[in-house]
Amino acid sequence: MDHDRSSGEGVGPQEYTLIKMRVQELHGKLASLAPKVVFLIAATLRPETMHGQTNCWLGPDLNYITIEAKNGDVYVCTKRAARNMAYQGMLRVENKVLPIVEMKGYELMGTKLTAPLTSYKTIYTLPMMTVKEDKGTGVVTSVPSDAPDDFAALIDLKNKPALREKYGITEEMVNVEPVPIIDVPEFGTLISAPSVCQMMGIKSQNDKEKLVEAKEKVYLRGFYEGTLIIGEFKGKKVQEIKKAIQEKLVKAGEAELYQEPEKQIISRSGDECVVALCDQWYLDYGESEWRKQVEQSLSDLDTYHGEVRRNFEATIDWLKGHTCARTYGLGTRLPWDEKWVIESLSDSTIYMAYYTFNLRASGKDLVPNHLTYYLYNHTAIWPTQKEMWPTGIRANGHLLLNSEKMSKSTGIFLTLTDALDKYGADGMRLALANAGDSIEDANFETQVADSGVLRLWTFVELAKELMIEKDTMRSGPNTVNDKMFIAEMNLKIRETEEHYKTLMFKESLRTGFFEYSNLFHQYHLSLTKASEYLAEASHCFRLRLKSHMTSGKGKKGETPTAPQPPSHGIVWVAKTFPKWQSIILTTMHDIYKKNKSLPDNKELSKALGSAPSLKKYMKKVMPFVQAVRERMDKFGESALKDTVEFDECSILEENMDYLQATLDLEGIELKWTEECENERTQEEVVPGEPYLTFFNATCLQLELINPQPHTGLFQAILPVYENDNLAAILNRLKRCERSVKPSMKITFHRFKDPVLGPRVIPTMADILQGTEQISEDEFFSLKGDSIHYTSNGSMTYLGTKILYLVQ
Ligand code: A2H
Repeated sequence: MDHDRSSGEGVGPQEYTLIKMRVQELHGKLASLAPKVVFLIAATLRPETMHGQTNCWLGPDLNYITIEAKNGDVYVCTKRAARNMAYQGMLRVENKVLPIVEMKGYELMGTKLTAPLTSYKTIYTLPMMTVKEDKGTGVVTSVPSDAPDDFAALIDLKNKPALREKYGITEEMVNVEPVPIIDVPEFGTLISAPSVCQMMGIKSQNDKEKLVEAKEKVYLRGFYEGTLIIGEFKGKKVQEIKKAIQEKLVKAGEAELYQEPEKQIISRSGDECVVALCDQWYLDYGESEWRKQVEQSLSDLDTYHGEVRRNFEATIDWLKGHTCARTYGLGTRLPWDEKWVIESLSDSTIYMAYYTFNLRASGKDLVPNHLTYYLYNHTAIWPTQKEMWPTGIRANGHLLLNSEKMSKSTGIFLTLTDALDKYGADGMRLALANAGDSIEDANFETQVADSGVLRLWTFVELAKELMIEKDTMRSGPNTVNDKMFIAEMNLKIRETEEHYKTLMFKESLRTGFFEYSNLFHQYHLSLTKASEYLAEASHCFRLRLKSHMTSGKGKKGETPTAPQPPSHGIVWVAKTFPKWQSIILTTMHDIYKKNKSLPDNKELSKALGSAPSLKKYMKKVMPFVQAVRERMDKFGESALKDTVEFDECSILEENMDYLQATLDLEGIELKWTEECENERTQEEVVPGEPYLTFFNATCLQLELINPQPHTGLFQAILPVYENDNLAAILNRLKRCERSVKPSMKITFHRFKDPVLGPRVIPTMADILQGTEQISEDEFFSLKGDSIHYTSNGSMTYLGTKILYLVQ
């Protein structure tokens, strides 16, 4: 039963035909067996080739035993094969191996044998180095015409007298030739194995790699395309008569059928398993109608993983009648034969029909057995009620602990309770989710659980801090950064939801926790950088303004003139550093990264002097290096980067009101340095350090009158600039008319008749008589010495006065 195995789950039985080769004379160790009839029994997969036997192979260093067969004859084979036979009713004593004589292969060399079907009256036992102790009986029949291994081993013995001598083999014993027995169209009149070996230059059994290739060529063709050209079945296709020849040999007492595990199977008790012939109850899996239903059930089922579906399909393909009962262990008693209990993989397969949400999560090793039985049994119990059939199977790999297989015997294991005590439920869940989603083995890493606990703790602390600071945080419209952060968070939330739906927990953890928190940290960092940038830029701008305002003073011999305060400014932003500066920065950064600090200017000058593209700028190089050094004192390593990590323009734009107010300017334009005609500005303004220039724009005066009684507001005369809108006018009004408070709602009104309108004497009953409200999307323009406004695309004369009302 699969679940009683510690290795070799899913391994099935392999059937061989055992060819009985009678020992003609009993010598040496075999002498004591007389008068018994003794056979060497060779295990073959190709009984149809027995006409071509030329000799028999034994492994010279393998251990062989003799054992009494059911009919009293004696068989020579390995002990392992005898054990399998003992459980298949082939030996006189059942379920036990009682060797009569034991010997090494070399002690049996040169034994004369009589083998069935071959034209050689006597064949000899000869040594072959590649005979395995753990396959078949350790006795191999040699058919050099159709088996490259046999041909190669035979020519070795023919060509190497020393080898023959070592094992007491005479020339006469190897004086045999391959017998043509099967016709393969592709090889024409040639015999397959010898001709392929010759073609490929195989000279000995040691040419292992070439032999593998030769075997592939010979076996497939021989079996699928070959026709027998000898014996009773002459002219028949090999495929068709294989079974018939086997049956004939068995019937004649010249062969027996024998089975052994395809590969080694070790039981949980540590024993090597055998194939045993027992009475059994079978479940008729594979029966065509039943199988159709199972295929239907599989196609309706969500397997979450293509590979799991493919594993199911493969299993359904090969699964036939399965033994389902045993006489010991836990299980339900078989109702009609109570000495049997149903073994665990076949039992307990339908209770999942009662799952409230029907997902079966299970180990991937159960796909080829239990989970396939599960599909079969559901469709058998509820053939017409599809709603009772399984809806989802999620198979997972085995859980490794720090990349090693968990096992109590090696001490590499962690119990649930221990894990909970150590990492808490959350730390453990985090490490489990991180262990892996696919059906590959998952890996629980204690280090991830450890650091997970810390991560979660920091996360909670951060959340608490943010909650405390919540009320002091900025509010108002979202910046570009805010919008990006929100969009990215939403994306991660959607991705995470998808991963949860498909039970991909590692992916959920990635998008929902790691990447999500990274987004937050990045957002935080850009926020910090941006506010530092803004503070530094406005500081520089104020200094610029101050020096602009004092620039007219103090010139020798001239009377100081107080310069007029500028109305407007242009902020110049550099997209990139000029090429030569960028080269210097990259070189300095590389040096810095290597040494973790900057060497003195002498060294730097040496390093930079060698760059050919800097030759033209030699005079400017060191002053720039010095300036970078100074910026490094302020900004650290980021002063060495030749780009900035945030969008300068959007930060400046978002804070335009603040900049205008702090510099007392009517307007600020943002421009790239590339557009600047001044070469110095182009050269000296660098990314991250914008530069401000001033100018006085042309303006006309507009009179703003407040006609409301008792407001304490009268009239103000304000400049109007090209392209001003109401917001600009309002700002200006607030600055010069202190009684207009920021909280007040202000509306502006123009005279429908701009010439006569202001001259009509206002009445208290209708202070807005003859006016209309100016809307927010209108803007003003200057035409000669008069102010116009543009509304719906058409420009109209505004006049020199407008009204404003406060609420
Ligand atoms: B066959 P599989 Cl003509 N060690 O028989 C090495 N090889 C062994 C063995 C052992 N202990 N026991 C059996 N074998 C060989 C004939 C034959 C075979 C022909 C063509 C192909 C062929 C003549 N030799 O096998 O690993 C036996 O050689 C091709 C597969 O169980 C046996 O059948 O598949 C075959 O290997 C069984 O190999």
